[in-house]
Amino acid sequence: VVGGAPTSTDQQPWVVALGSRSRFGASRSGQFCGAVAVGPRTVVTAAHCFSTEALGVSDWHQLTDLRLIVGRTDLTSTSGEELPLADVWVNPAFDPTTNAGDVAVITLGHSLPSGASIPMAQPSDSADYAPGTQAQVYGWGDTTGHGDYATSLRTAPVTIFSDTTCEKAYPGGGDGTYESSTMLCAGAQGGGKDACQGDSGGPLVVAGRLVGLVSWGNGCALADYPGVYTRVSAVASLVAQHM
Ligand code: 4AZ
Repeated sequence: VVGGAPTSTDQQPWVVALGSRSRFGASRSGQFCGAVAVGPRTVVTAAHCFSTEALGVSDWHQLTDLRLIVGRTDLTSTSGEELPLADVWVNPAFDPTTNAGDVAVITLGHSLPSGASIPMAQPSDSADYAPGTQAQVYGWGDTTGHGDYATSLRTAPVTIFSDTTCEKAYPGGGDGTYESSTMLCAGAQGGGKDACQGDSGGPLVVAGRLVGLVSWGNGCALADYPGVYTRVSAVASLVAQHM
């Protein structure tokens, strides 16, 4: 998260880290993506977190040390728990070229503590994610756009932009294509606040509801390039089918 401030998993217990020590090293618990608890045994993240490009292996099953890290604000500490992944469903409709449908559902073998999940926004909650709404993004990702990963959880306020603004930023071609039916975009006027590499799969939250999953964007916190998120209301029923 660029332009953010420290926060903690005590306050936001549904913010979870996805890590692999064998692949990404032990110093930050092997964290490489964010994720969000949406039910006692269900965690959502981005489909692209399980891609060959992200993992460096052709199949996530090769990483038997994949863990969900819950209750660990500071990734260099041993607080909280590291939970194995009982099952992963990667959206088969995810399109790595456009990033449409960037969602995966992780099932845990054991239940998380009660109260550790956040409800997903539904299509009927559209007022919650209307343009101009202030949202919060959370993650342990890059804090500058230059590879300065956070060790401790951070959050930044971002404004949800209109589909017109998002489409103007990403009309298609080199920088990606914004698709209003399955994505939303958010940022700050003039840039400076955004999700960044390593935040992927993590939450964008409005009024106690999960409205977005960090997905893609051109760079980080640039004035003319907002962050793009998977529109949770558009994939909520798909996720529910895999809970
Ligand atoms: C990434 O590479 C990434 N500024 C995530 C979010 C954004 C850009 C890149 C949005 O995972």
